[in-house]
Amino acid sequence: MPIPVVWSPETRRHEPMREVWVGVPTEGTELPERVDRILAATAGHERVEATAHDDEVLRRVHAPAFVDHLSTIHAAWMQGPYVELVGQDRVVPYVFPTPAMTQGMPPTRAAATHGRAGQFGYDTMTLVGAGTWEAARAAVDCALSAVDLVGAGAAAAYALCRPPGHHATRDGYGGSCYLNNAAVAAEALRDAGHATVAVVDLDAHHGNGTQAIFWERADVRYGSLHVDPGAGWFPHFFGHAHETGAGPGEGATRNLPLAEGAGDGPWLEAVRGLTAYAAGADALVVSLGVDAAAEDPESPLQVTADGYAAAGRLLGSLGLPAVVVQEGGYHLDTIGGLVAAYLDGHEQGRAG
Ligand code: SP5
Ligand code: ZN
Repeated sequence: MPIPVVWSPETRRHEPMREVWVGVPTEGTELPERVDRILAATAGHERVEATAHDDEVLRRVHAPAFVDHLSTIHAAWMQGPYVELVGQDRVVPYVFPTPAMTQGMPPTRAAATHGRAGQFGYDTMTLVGAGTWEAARAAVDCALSAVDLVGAGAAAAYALCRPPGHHATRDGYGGSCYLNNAAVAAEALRDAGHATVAVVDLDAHHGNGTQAIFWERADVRYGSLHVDPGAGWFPHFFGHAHETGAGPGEGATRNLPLAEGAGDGPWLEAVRGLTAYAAGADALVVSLGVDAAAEDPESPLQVTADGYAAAGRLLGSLGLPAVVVQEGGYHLDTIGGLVAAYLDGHEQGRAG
């Protein structure tokens, strides 16, 4: 049985338009068409439309103040003079109350919307438009509906989440991510009675948001392979091998950074390492970014579709109840095939 695909038409509503990178507006690459390309390539799979879930799990994974901000900030922005003044209909931060500014002082809530814009966002690439909240919230419903399918007896379910989520932290958004779909799935699997959950992150970039959310927890392990931030890659500050968790979560985080240009050989060696790391957990979440592929414009890794299929076989062979969550992957002509390759591999690996 092919792995069911959980999706929502609402996930098309986020239109990033631009990413402001080093001060320059560049074309956004996290496009609504990604959803349709993945749907087309997985046409042989049962398709399940996500159902609405309440905010209970979401507001445990993310700070309620952040969720309130994200759900209201675009409407506030449209009340401001930004469209009239500068023609800007996306929420774009320009000042960030990081420790460089606050220096330990408690900041007072910014009165201006353009001031508040920087409070819960940590980069200038991740803009909030008219449908961003609706799409991000629908992606969370995809993840939660996939957990429901597994709870109802499916061996695995794939959540076609868009926008992606693994860069979103408890308190903020960035890296094209708004709400952390994989973290929500992991938390919901814990609620469903799985004592330990392993999150294995195959996206080309380190999932700093997921790592941060579970940093001090032993019940949700986080393992990631990604292009080495030490070689200059996003998210720059996190994803190094020396980051292993803290407190009760010490040792529960594992990072396997890869050199620029790494292909199937070293990538699959790292997937083997993460498979061993996830063994013994009671459930699995796979953060399936397909931007490690050779064709992808956002990463220098050189993985093939055969590599993704082999990764699926390795992780599927664990035989764990699994929720596969879509993360990045930006080359429209190949992302669907890469996702299908992973899902087919996962199913084969599970069937032995
Ligand atoms: C989920 C995910 O894969 N997020 C990727 C975030 C990394 N983005 C870094 C962007 C660096 C500059 N990109 C320039 C291309 C302009 N579109
Ligand atoms: Zn990525």
